[in-house]
Amino acid sequence: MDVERYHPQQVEPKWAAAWEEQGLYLADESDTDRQRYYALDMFPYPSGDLHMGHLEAFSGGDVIPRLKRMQGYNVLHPIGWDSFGLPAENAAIKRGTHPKTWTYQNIDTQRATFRRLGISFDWSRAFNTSDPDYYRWTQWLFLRFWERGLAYRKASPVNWCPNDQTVLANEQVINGHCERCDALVEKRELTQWFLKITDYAQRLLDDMAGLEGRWSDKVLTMQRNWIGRSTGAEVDFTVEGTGERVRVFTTRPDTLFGATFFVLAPEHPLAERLVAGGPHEEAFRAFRARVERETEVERLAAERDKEGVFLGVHVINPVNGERIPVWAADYVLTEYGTGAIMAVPAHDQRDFEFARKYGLEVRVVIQPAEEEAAVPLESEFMTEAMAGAGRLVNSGPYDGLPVDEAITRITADLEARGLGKAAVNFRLRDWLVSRQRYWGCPIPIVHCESCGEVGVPDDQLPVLLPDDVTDFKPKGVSPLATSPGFVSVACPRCGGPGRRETDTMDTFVDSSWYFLRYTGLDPERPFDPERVAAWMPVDQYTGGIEHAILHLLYSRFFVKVLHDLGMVPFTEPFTAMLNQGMVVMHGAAMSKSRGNLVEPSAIIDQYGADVARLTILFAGPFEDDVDWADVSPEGVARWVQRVWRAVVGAAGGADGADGAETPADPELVRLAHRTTKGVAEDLERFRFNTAISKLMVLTNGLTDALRLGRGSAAERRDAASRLVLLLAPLAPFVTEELWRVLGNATSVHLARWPAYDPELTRAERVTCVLQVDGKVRDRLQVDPETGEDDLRAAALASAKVQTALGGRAVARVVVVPPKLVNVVTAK
Ligand code: ANZ
Ligand code: ZN
Repeated sequence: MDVERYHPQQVEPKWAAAWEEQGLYLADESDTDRQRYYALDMFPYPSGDLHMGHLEAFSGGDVIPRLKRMQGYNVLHPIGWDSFGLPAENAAIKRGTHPKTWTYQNIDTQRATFRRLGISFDWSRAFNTSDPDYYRWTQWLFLRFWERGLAYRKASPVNWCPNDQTVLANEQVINGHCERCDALVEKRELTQWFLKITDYAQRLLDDMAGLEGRWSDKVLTMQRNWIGRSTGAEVDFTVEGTGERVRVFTTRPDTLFGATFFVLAPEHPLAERLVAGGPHEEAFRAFRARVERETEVERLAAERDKEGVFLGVHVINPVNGERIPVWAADYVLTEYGTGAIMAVPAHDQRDFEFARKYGLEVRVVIQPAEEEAAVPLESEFMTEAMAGAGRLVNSGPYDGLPVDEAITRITADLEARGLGKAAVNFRLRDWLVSRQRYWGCPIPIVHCESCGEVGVPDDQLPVLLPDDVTDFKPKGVSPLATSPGFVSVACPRCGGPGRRETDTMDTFVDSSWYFLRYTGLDPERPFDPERVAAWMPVDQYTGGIEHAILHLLYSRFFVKVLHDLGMVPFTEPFTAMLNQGMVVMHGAAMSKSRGNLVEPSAIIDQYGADVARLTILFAGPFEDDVDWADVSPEGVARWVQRVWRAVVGAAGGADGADGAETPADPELVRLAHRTTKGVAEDLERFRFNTAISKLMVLTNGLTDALRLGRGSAAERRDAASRLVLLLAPLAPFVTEELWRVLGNATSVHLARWPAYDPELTRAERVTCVLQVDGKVRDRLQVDPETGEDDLRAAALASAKVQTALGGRAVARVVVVPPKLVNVVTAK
């Protein structure tokens, strides 16, 4: 052994192999005594080798299961790959290889890097979502959704990426651009598959109450906004002349008397019918064609000029029988509410801008409370809508009512007349899951001319991806359609000629249930319900904030459906969620094209895995972004060498250099216990960086004791053991080696997490002087943190102070925490 130097490049591969051989990190299915703990990391997409984001996520994600294992839990910490997806096809097109080849090569590379990093995975459960053994069950689950009407097909305007030539879910459109390639997204009318997540909107919202405090507020808020629940009313207007009813959704039924016009989305079927044959038909058609080319984001942008056309007809307002003109306008969307609105320009900003532009009436029906406005609102002088609260005016029988009361009353009165009712509206849309791409899970449906849509029978699953596709270029239809052997098939129901569905599923379907399969690779089922019940829900999930909406919402939805199918006993998959920040370089995202890419493999080559892990975790709070430009693997590497020398020194055993007995060092003992307490608390709260700081302090304390000949051999050895045990979840290799140096025969990672003596962790006491009228009467030993009120009370409770007071009245008490209390008597 090299006493002076630790050699990670020799030690790390040795232990990585030994751990695997011993099955050190396998979850124990037979053990029913120990409490179970499921620690899950978001599984990686195999786009190449692991990147710095992975290093951070998995280093942090590995601390938790290692800590829990040492605390005595039976831990499940699995890994797999989210291995379907577009980049594999794009790489295949570029390099002329098969997507499968590229994908599985990358998986091998990442697996090797994970092993070098020594992440405590249970490798026996690893799988890839592109394995037929996995996607068979994705298809099986899809069929269960389909049978319940939760998977369906409909023609709809979809987000189309002209570059990737595929449909995108709303969640994959970022400010009107494709999430992957940044191309401007277009709208196209296509027949697509959807999963009916909207059926679960309310439950997805309600169940968030149980996640409060265990998921970040930021993620919960993002989900809440994405689901976007609004309450209000649906109100029916009547088309003048035809008597046809047309429904609007409004959050403000109290403003019905202020509706001065009516707006249909240009795509609303009624718009087409109302305008047909009239003088406005041509203008309307030209307008609609223009609008259809715009994205939803453009149409909703607050600052943009709103545009519309009059349709030449009127509708009747149900509250007052007034006739108001009907327009079509771009700011009303077909996909939201009913696709029709009553426009109240005095109280809705979009309507206000539209009314001013086209010279439509603005009528005030809510007056703000007097203390809010100096003069009553008058429409001619308004420069913007008044969206706030107040009391109703110009509203017939409802005049004088406050807004909230008016909403209730007007809604109830409409309902009694059958012209409206209270309604809830969600922003959440159904999840578009079909993709016209090759490298995904085939949708297990056969189209038959006589039977329609027929599900592939369970015993014929998986519907395998055909191997004879050679052209992966996107053309708007799935490349699967080019495989004749794939497409034509006998209808499973009638035996007649059928055509296989050629779309594949969004990869977010694959990742919506993978955490269930980790509980056991069941050959007969997607998962074993008993094992799922034993391990799940996941105790701690770790992953990037970029999945705050998509993956986390979809997984929650899947689990709720599976719960309703009687397959899982819980309704939320992830009890607690931890999101790491991003790793950037000089403030910018790392990327090959920017030339600022640092790769974990290179850091491991140079410094070893422990230093790679410690460096990224020491860089700052786990949830904050890390700027790699600000961190120093060298500094961390030097510390690891100091840890090595200190522990080896303490293990040396003899008291003092000359073998003579060294004096006890209560300060070293206290430091060791204080560190034990502090690191445990930090790790439980994912404060990896401050835990590392505390361990550095302990290293210094131990080094000083050795250098200055302080502390008995036993004290030093105990401090060294604690240092090794506490560091083990963060730096598994050097601690394993040192644990053996300390004379242990079994792995440090199976050792018990150290306890501490609370007495020894207590902070130093300080003396607080108690005076009466400036004369010292008593002294107390107090915690330096003691507050003013406690000190005042303690001083007045002192017998010596009371004696000195001798019954005189106290005028005031001057407290200077924690050192002084002066009781001043009335003169
Ligand atoms: C009349 C009104 C008066 C409205 C008022 C607001 C204020 P949220 O909160 O987002 O749910 N709206 C309804 N459907 C729409 C659509 N398809 N496209 C564009 N706008 C639509 O917004 C609901 C409000 O947005 C509804 O309430 C409606 O305008 C508008 F003082 O009705 B309101
Ligand atoms: Zn048939």
